[in-house]
Amino acid sequence: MAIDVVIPARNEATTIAGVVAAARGCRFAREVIVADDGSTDGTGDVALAAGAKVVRRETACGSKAGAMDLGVAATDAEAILFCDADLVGLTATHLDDICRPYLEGRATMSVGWFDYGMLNPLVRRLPPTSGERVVPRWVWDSVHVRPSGYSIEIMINEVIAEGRLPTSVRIMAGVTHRTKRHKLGRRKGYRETWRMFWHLIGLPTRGVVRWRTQWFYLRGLTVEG
Ligand SMILES: Nc1nc2c(ncn2[C@@H]2O[C@H](COP(=O)(O)OP(=O)(O)O)[C@@H](O)[C@H]2O)c(=O)[nH]1
Ligand SMILES: [Mg+2]
Repeated sequence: MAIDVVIPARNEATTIAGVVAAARGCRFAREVIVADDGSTDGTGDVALAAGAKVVRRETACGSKAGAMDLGVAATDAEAILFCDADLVGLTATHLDDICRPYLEGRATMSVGWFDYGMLNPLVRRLPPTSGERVVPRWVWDSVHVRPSGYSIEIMINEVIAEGRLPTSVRIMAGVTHRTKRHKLGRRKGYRETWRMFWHLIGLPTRGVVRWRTQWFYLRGLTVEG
């Protein structure tokens, strides 16, 4: 079973090389594809030098979801391991651990969560918003809502939950990411973080996501590690 890694990346030159190295070291990954649109900091060149296949679009795809689409279009793999480009502390072992429940048939979607320390027991049962996850290709193709920005993960969760399919989650010990504060500065970073938070809270209240999604999701959930 071929798994290719798709890494959406815009202006992530600081961290992309480390993420590509971890992905290339993943024993189950065949090819590592970085989808770069509109970066102005040389992200694509750094990724190429680190050994990734880079797919570029000069004009912006407009969203992370658009970049994910661009990356998936460049592979014929039966399964995709998505991974964000701004991770700090990621190793090949973290990605191996994410792939295993999928390959062993225990999960249709296997997700890695950031390490939130004491909050981990709570975090592991929330709807996963992290970008590190393996899904079969058909799941990605079934995500018909392609909203801009961060809610794409929620839309993937929806496909899994509505299909009553099993998910496995695990904490990626020691892994964090460069937050919006790092990328945008304190003031704009906090504003964007709040905006994201309210956007996520608003999804069920605005009817974009049904409440039952979380119920179905939890019924199919296995927490590992
Ligand atoms: N190519 C591309 N990547 C994007 C775009 N928007 C976000 N990303 C990438 O998607 C990943 C997650 O985005 P990020 O801004 O870190 O969201 P956060 O983790 O919710 O703060 C990162 O690797 C970004 O570089 C985009 O428009 N184009
Ligand atoms: Mg991030």
